[in-house]
Amino acid sequence: PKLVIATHNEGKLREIRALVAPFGIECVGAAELDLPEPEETGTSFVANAELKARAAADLSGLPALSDDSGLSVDALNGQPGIHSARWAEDESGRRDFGHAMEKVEAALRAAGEEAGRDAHFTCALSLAWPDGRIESFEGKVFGHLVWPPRGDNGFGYDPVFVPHGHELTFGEMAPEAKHAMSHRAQAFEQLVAWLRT
Ligand code: ITT
Repeated sequence: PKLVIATHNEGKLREIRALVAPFGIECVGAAELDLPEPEETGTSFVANAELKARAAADLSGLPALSDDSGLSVDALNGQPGIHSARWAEDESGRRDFGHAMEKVEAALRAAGEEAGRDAHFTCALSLAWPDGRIESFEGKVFGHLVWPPRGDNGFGYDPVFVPHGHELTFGEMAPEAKHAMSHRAQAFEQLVAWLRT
């Protein structure tokens, strides 16, 4: 069986491939199939994950697994949240997460020291079938933000996020360590539990 990983984000694709690998399912990325990126018009992680999985399953005729995720900062009322990718875009639409992390830092500084640095990542995974079925799962990991950014592993906001009970940022951790606790891994665990029932 073939599964479309309905993402154009290479960091996500790498992590999802690693999560799926033990199950021996053949995977193909959305970019490899030249699938378009649907416009993310949803107002929640799950809504956006569902529209991406639905579009990929319909266009490919294959089951599709999508991921909508982001960083939510408590002191910023949950921003950037579902707009996490957009916060990294410059005027020309190019993504620069160094810039995005600076924006978060500046917003937090404006909020004041007492606002705190608590944050969490959310990941919604949706699995859609060409026959119209769809199931979604959500995972979260809580922690706090640090500056300056540390580590080159992972992607996106990983260099500024330290999960609760740890010292290293996701950017400093080995991929296996991130997979042991990440929002994505937790959502995937729920998906696997559901598939088993
Ligand atoms: P697709 O829609 O093609 O999957 P995208 O990058 O546009 O890719 P999102 O709209 O879900 O995906 O944006 C989520 C952003 O949140 C992503 O670009 C990262 O910057 C950030 N993010 C999500 N998971 C992350 C993780 O595990 N570590 C660091 N940053 C993460």
